Amino acid sequence: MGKPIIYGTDLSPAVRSVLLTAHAIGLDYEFREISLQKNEHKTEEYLKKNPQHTIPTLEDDGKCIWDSHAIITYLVGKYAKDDSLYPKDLYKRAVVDQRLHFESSVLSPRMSRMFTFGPSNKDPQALESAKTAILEAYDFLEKFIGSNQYFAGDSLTVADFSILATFSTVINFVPAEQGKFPKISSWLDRLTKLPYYQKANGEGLEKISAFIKKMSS
Ligand SMILES: N[C@@H](CCC(=O)N[C@@H](CS)C(=O)NCC(=O)O)C(=O)O
Repeated sequence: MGKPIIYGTDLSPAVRSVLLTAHAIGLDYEFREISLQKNEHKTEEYLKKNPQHTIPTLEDDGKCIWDSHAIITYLVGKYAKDDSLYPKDLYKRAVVDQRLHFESSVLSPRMSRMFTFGPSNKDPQALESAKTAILEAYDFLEKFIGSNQYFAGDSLTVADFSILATFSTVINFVPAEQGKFPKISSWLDRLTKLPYYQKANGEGLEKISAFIKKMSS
């Protein structure tokens, strides 16, 4: 059996959530770059693996899985030494799942909307409403942390990785001021100190942040 293969590019937050998980569990994986700009996600070969043509896709033991949330929970279940990143306890797992669904259905789509604004679309009202929606998502996140250190309690879970990859990207569009969001600000500080942070999230984030700066100027 070969190594699990992760297809994607680290510009993508969804891909970076998979890289964070892979590094956290010490997974020996192969990374295959898929460039969206070069339309490599629309090739016949890639569409056979993932007809939805999204990145990331994981290929493990000849089988393919896509959607980062499905991938990260699968990787922990199959390869992690314990269940701390995705607890088996039903209530704890439900809390992690809720955070993952929030990332997927609220935070990530609200971030994606920001990529539609640029030199050819500067509709100020639409832009303002998109920014307000993001600030509302930050408010929710601040409440989710509550008195805990992490998003689903007092230890790190895949919910933190999923939210981290997207949150660290979206703050390029709408900063989360420390005074207004003290809990998510401390959480972000804590997560950036993870030994694998730079490799798994920081490097790709620098590239996409430079792109966002250029498109927003
Ligand atoms: N919910 C999906 C989102 C994946 C997604 O939409 N990825 C974008 C890049 S960040 C993509 O593949 N876009 C190309 C396409 O949909 O054709 C996940 O978490 O994996």
